[in-house]
Amino acid sequence: MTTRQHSSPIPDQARKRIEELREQINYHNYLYYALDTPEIPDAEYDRLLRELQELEQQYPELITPDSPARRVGATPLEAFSEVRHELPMLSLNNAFSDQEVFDFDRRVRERLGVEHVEYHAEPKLDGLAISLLYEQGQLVRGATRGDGSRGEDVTRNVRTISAIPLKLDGSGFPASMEVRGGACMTKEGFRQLNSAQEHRGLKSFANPRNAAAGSLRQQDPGITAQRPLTIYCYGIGAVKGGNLPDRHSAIMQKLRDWGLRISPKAQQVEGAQGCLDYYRIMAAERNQLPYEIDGIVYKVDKIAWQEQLGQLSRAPRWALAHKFPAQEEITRLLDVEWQVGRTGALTPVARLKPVSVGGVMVSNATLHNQDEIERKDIRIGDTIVVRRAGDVMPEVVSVVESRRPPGAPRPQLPDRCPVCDSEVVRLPGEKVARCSGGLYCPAQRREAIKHFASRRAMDIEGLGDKRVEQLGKKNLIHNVADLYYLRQEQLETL
Ligand code: D41
Repeated sequence: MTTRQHSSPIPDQARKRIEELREQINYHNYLYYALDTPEIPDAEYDRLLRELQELEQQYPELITPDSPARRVGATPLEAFSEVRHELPMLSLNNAFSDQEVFDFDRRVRERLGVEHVEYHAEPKLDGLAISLLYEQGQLVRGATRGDGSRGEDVTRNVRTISAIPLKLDGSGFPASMEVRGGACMTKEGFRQLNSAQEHRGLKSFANPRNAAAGSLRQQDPGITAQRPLTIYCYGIGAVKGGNLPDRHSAIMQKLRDWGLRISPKAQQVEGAQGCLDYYRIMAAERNQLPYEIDGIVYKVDKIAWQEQLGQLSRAPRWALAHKFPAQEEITRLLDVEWQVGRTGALTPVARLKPVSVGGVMVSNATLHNQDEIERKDIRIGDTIVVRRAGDVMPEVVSVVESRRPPGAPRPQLPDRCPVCDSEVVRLPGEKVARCSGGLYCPAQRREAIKHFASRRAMDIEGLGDKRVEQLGKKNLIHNVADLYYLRQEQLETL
């Protein structure tokens, strides 16, 4: 983006858009940092911020000191006392493509004047960055990262996390050492917390990271203590009265010896290609890991080289966050249709304005059941957050309530089956409503045949879901028995 000539006038449109963006970003910052309840996915937030940054670059006359584009990170909550980080907690430069990783490695090698660089590759945990200060091996302070310079004193809360040792094991640790890491929650812990929250009529959290942040920033440490928090340490800050090894990987091993948790998946790799190989392996494992990760962090392993490379505007030149494709995006809910399953269960399926989620176009997503629609308060016409993780059907996660059009109607569970017009019934105590048509209902019949042919039942080779649909559409089968009357000529015409 080029900087505009000073002489030309600023269009009203740009002025207005900048104002709009600042207002929106401030609103989302408040939801994210102060309330831990974001409404929009990170990918959408990043787009808003980038648009504002580009406009400000184009019209520097419109830059204000309080613009959210100038100020990234959390303003500390009044509720906690402020901690000034002795060494700032830096942020990470992001990469989204292999090329950016090759470029990063080339810049590192050129600056150092070396041929090969070893990196420490670590899963990038989706958590809340914190700082732990150990003096004579005793935990004396815990702080949030805040804006990198100033965070919140959350010592009393941090002390309730069982994965954080109050006292270091063994010996040989520096007299004073600040350890940095990410507080997070396992996916399982997050699910359990959310269902307990709902049970008690309390707010549920959007994702494990916000749940971790919300749990750590409690006024009552008793509440933090009940939350399934854990930590993974990824670095050190100020160190006094002692020496640490000369490689990041060796420092991490030391931290482990002293009883601090470090990621068991972290690994030393060779050059850009080593980074990318590791990235592929972790991307494939991502959904099986017990906690959420949103990318990989590569760090120059030799500390002397880290120091030589230094930093540029609050981010080290020796580290890079290689992000995974986003799993959440926003789009519009156009309509809700009800699909009839094998047992007659009606499942609400969201028809969406097509949106690319991590490189795959998504136009349908499950809404699970009627109760979920009500719990999430989803209306037709809403802007919603859709999530696609792995090979399972995408799901509607939440609603962006601030973007609800006036009069948006609630999806209605039909009284009659959309396929066979039989009565729909929901028995007391059941989560799902069902078509009462039984095998009279063509949809139930079709699903029954699919099930009959499937691996879990008769395992009929060559008769998958698609083929059953084709045979049904051509009126060649109406029930399971018809399968055995099919003739070769009929199959050849498919
Ligand atoms: O797992 C992480 N989220 C993670 C975060 C990590 N593995 N390493 C990190 N390293 C750094 C530097 C290189 C700046 C010490 C980080 C972060 N920073 C970080 N987390 C939040 C802001 C910065």
